[in-house]
Amino acid sequence: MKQVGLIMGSDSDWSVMKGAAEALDEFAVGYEVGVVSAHRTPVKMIDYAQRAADRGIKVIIAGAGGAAALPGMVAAATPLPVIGVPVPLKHLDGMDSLLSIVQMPAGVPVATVSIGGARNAGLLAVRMLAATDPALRGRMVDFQKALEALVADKEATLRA
Ligand code: RP5
Repeated sequence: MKQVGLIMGSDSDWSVMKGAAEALDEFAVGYEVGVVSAHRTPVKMIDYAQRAADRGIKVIIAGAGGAAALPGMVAAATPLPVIGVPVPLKHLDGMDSLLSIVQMPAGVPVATVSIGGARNAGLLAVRMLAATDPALRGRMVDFQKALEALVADKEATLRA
């Protein structure tokens, strides 16, 4: 079952956005991947956003770079939670992408992660789904314990 819609403005975003896919894979959460551009394929974008919920998608992760309109425009046309990933391009270090995504008008939220933070977008989608899925929540708790253990291991190597 595909619960997450993972979309990006261009196939060139995949090198960043695959971080979200990898996180979803780690938790065995089903997802679909698509290239949907706010500026190059605006009709496809609106159609995708309007139909996603009825197709069973529960969370949308949208990544884009530069004048990154995709996450906000998708959020405007769907009732689903949208997580925005600012993709860094060659110029401006991704600040253009970040500011294009994060500064949404009241009433149209996008949960924006850090520049290039696709892995956290995937993990946030898992947490959203886990709110109503006890088994998935259990896997997230295990993941958090593993993170904690990793820090302890690394700290021990400092003292060794
Ligand atoms: C944005 O333009 C895309 O999300 C991508 O980050 C950027 C460049 O796209 P390409 O010219 O590489 O296709 O809309």
